[in-house]
Amino acid sequence: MSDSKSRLLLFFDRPSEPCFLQKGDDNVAFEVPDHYYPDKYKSLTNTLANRFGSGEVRTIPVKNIALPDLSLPLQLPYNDQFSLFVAKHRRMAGKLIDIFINMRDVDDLISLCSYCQMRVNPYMFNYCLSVAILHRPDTKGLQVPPVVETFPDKFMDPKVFRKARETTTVNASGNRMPITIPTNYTASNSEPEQRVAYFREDIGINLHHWHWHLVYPFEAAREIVKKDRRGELFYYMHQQIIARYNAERLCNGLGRVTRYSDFRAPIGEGYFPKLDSQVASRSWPPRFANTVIRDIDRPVNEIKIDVFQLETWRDRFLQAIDSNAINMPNGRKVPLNEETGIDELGNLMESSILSLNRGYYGDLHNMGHVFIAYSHDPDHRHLEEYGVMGDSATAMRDPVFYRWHAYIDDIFNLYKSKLTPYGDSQLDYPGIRVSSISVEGPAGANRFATQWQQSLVELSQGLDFTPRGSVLAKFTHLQHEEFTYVIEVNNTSGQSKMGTFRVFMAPKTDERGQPLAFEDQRRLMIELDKFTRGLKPGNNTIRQRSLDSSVTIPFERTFRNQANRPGDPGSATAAEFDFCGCGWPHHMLIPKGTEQGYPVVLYVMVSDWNADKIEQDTVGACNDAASYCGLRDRKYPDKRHMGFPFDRRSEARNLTDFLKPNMATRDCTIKFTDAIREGTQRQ
Ligand code: CUO
Repeated sequence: MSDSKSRLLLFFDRPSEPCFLQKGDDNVAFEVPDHYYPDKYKSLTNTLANRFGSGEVRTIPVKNIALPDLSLPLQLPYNDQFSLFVAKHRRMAGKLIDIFINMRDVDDLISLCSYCQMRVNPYMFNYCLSVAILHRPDTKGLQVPPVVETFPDKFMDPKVFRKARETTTVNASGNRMPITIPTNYTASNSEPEQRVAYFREDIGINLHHWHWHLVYPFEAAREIVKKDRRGELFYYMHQQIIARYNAERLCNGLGRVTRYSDFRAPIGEGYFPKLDSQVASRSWPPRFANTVIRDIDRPVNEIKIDVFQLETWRDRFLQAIDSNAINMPNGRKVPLNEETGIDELGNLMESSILSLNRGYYGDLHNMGHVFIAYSHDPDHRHLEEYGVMGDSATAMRDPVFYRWHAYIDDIFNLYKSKLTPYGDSQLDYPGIRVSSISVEGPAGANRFATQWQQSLVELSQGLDFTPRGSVLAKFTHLQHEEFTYVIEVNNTSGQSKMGTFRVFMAPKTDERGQPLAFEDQRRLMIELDKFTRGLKPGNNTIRQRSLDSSVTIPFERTFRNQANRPGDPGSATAAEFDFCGCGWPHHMLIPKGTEQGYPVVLYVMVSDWNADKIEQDTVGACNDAASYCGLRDRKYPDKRHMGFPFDRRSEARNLTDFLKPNMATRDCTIKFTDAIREGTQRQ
C-alpha cells in the first residue's frame, strides 16, 4: 500500500487524542507545522518534541499548505455530539466533505487532516474523512476501519471500557483476554420490549445502518448523493428493517410495531441507552416512558421548530401522494410516474439534496428523528445533548426508531397501494414451472435452527488514554445454522433460459394466531436472497447456500479488519470491497424463532432475467449485499421495483391465491435453542 495513502488511516486511531501523539501500532506520530498546533497545545510543543525524541516513535513530517476556510465546520464544539439528522451539522459536514474531496492530492489531504484532527469535532471529522476516502478516486482502495473500532462507545455498555482500562493496565503487552459484554443490560424483563433487545442492540445491525447512511449520505456534493435509485433504496432498506423487526416481535409474543403517527400523543416506550459518549464525556440521555415531543428551540444547535411544522410537512407529503404529483417551487407539478415515483418520494421523505422541493416538503423523516432525540430537553435548559435517535450509529437501539419508521413505511405504502397490481405479464414466466422449494441443513428438512453465539470484536483503536495493546470484547448475538435452498424448476420452453430467483420468508399467522391475509403478509416478507441461474430445457435442481445471500455480508466483513482486503489499493476490486462493508449482518439473516418451532412460509419466484437485467459491466468480486445496499458506482442490479413482487397490493386474498406456476412456497419452522456457543474469532 502506498505509504502516504495508508497514513490517512492513522487518523482513525484514537480519535480524540491529538495526531502529534503516537498513532497506529507502528509507533508513528505526525510532525505538524508549528502554526497548526491549537493554542491549547502550543505551550507543550517543545515538551512534546522532546518526549518523542528518543527514537521510539517515527515521525511523519506533514506538508505546510495554505489552509482552506474551515470556519463552518469549526462551529461545532469539539466535545459536542454530531448528528446527521441536524440540518446545521449536515451543512457543516457537507462543507468539510467537499473540502476533503477537493484537496489536490493525498499529501495535502493528510496535511489538512492533521490540522483538522486537533480542532474539528471527532465524530464529524471521522464521518467526513470516511465519506471522502470512499469517494476520492485516489483513496478508493483504502479501507476505513469499522466505526465500532473507532467509536466503540456507540455500540456497547461502558462497563466494557472500564474493564478494558483495567485489563490493559494490568497487562500492557498484547493481552488477549477478552472482556465480555453483558447481554440484556439495558432493561429488565418487566419491560416487554426487552424481548427484542437482542435485535435492536445487535452491534452488526447498528453497524449496517450506520454504514448504509455513510454510503448514501443525504447532504454532500451532488455527484456523491446522486446514486442510482437512492430514494427508493431508502424506502426499501428501511421497509425491510421493519419487516424483520416485526418477525422478531411475533416470534417473541409481541404484536407488530405500532406506528408513531400522532405527534401529540405520548410515546409509551421509554429507552435508557446506558451508553457513554467518549467524546462528550457523559452518558447518552434517556427518554422516559410517555414522553411527548415538544417544540424545539435550541439556539446552540440552530434548531427552532414547532411540532406543527412536522405535521404540515406530513400533510403536504400525503397531498403529493393523493394528487400523484410533486409541487415544484415554480408552481409546476411533477407527476409521480410508476417508474420513478417511489424514488422521488424517497428523496422527498428522507430528505436529501435531491428532494425536488425541499422548501415546501421540508425534512420530515430527519426531523422526526430530531424531535424524538431532543424530546427530553427541547429547549436546552438542562444542557443535554440528543438521545440515541439522533445518530445513525445508535438509532436502531431504541424501540421508538421502529415506531417512527413503521409510520414512514405506512406513508410509502399509501403510494404503493395506488399502483395497479402486478398482472400475469409481470408475475408469470411462461415456460418456467417451479415445482418446489425446500431447505436442507443440520436442523433437518425445512427447518431453520437458531441459537446464541459469542464472538469477538477488536476495540483498541477507539480506546483513548490506555496503554496500547489488543483489546478484545466478547459479545453475544443470534446465529443460525447454515442451510441450502433446493429448488426444482422445469423449463418447458424447449430452450435455455435465465431466471432471477427471488426468495422471501414471512410469518404465517398474526399476533392472535390467525392466518395472515395477503395484504398483511406481503408487508412482512423478508428478502432472504436473490440470484440468477441458467435453466436448461427440462428439469433443473437449483441449490443455493444461505451463506451466499444477496442481502447479507459475512460476519468478518461486518467487523472487518483492514488487513484482510483483496486487491491492490486503488484497484477496482479493493474499491468494491470497501463499498460492500454495507450489508445486513449474516448472523441476523433468520429471525430467532421459538423453542417450539416458529412457523414461517418460504417463498420463491423465478422471473425472466431478460426483463430484470441491467446492462452494465460485470460486477467485481464483491457483489454480495446488493439487495439492501446496491452496487458501488453502478446501477441497482435489478430493473424491477425493490421488493418485487410484494411491493404492491394484489387482488389475491392469501399467498396461495397469489401463486403462479413460476412460484412455490414451503411451510417451515424456525427452532430456537436457548444455549450459547463459541463463535467466530475475528482475525
Ligand atoms: Cu436510517 Cu431513519 O433513516 O434512520
